[in-house]
Amino acid sequence: MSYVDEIYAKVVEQNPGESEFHQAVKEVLDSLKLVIDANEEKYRKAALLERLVEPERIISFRVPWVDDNGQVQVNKGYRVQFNSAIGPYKGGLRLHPSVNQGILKFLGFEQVFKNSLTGLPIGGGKGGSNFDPKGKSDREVMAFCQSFMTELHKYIGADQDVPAGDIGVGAREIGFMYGQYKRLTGLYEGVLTGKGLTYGGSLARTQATGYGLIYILDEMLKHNGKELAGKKVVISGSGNVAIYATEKAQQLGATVVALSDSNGYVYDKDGIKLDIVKDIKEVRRGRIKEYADAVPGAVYTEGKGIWTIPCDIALPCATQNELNLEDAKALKANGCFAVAEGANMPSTREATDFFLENKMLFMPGKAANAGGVATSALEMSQNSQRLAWTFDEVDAKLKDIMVNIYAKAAAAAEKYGVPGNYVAGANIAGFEKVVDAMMAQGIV
Ligand code: NDP
Ligand code: 2IT
Repeated sequence: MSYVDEIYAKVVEQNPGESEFHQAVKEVLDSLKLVIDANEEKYRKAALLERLVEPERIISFRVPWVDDNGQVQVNKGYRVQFNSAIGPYKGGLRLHPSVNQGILKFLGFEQVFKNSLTGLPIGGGKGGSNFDPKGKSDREVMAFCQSFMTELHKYIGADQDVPAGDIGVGAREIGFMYGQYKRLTGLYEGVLTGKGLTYGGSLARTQATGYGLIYILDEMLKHNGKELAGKKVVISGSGNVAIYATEKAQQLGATVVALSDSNGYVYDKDGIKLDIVKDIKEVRRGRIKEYADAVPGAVYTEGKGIWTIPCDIALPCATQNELNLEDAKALKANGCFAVAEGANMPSTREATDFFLENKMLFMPGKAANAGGVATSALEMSQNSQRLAWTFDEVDAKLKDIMVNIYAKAAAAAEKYGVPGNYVAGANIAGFEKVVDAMMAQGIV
């Protein structure tokens, strides 16, 4: 058995029930076969892959808090500190009822390669809780965040581990957590990113993941003789990533015709009016259904099915495994030629293979959504320097980073004989820097 297959079998055996983690590891290892086979003896001796797939540390803890009825609630809290070879652990916190250790391990594993691709000095981590922020009052969210940070603060720090937002964690939650960290430690430091602008946040961090997605999409299209202007785009989700992907796509002349949430999707053939979406989602924390009530001609459909809407470009920006083989086939049949992942692992393995086999342009999440964490790293730089850059400065750096990520993924794919396969390219390019640092640092 090859070293890669052997390690994958061990991962499945030793991490039972963690299907998303198995899926993420398999995708990366399959891509790395060529690189690993060429260096098998050296890597085996150093147990390199065994170390790469095992988190350095997982912290798991109880999060008790009191709800508005005076009832005590208990959630599970986690931080997966996956790999610190190239910098302090860096990655978001997810608050969603589906959160479990396996999902956070998949996200932490992906984060290691994504962060490496940015070219910035950040290791990989992820954390979160099965707390559901939906329907909770601001006071309940604060009580949860304070309790969560009361435990987490022991394990993080500006040069140690720097969490940020992800699903269910935005400016409100980061604010509550930052306040509690400062209160417990007495430190005013860049321990979290995605902070508010009055207390160390970076301009353009809110927009960064969505804008970055469109910058790399645009780059991929240009290098393949296409352009974004005039194209019809379908975007899933209607959270942070989906909203700012819509904004930048519209600025570059595309028409975004659909958005969704976990209840259903809206279709607006004339193009989504983003100010209405922002009011529903960012201000009122409402449901995407309300868009159809507010905009004449827009249609709301309950349930899944957003990928059956005809489009040129599809951008899954909600959650893992939201786009399966059937969806991929429907997209192609309706004329879609490009897919870029704003979410982490939104396409199933079968869907990804279908896109590649059918020569559709496909940019995987760890490259396509890296603009968020890259801008988080820029926030860390500003915090260390005690400076704040302008929106245009940060945005220009973000764009440069995304263009570079495209170039790295394309070059690695070319070098290993799979031109245009940005999945293999991104995995190999992300791997190379991490592995070099791990080999140099000895057995740790
Ligand atoms: P938000 O919480 O702002 O929005 C999430 C969106 O996805 C909502 O519309 C939500 O709908 C929908 N969604 C979440 N879970 C599910 C589910 N199980 N089924 C269907 N729809 C779902 O999160 P973000 O926009 O920040 O994150 C979206 C994706 O992007 C995630 O995969 C995240 O990991 C990834 N990402 C985020 C980055 C960031 O900087 N924020 C950076 C890189 C990647 P509902 O409101 O109904 O739950
Ligand atoms: O998945 C991701 O890259 C994020 N949620 C952003 C992480 C970060 O540290 O900004």
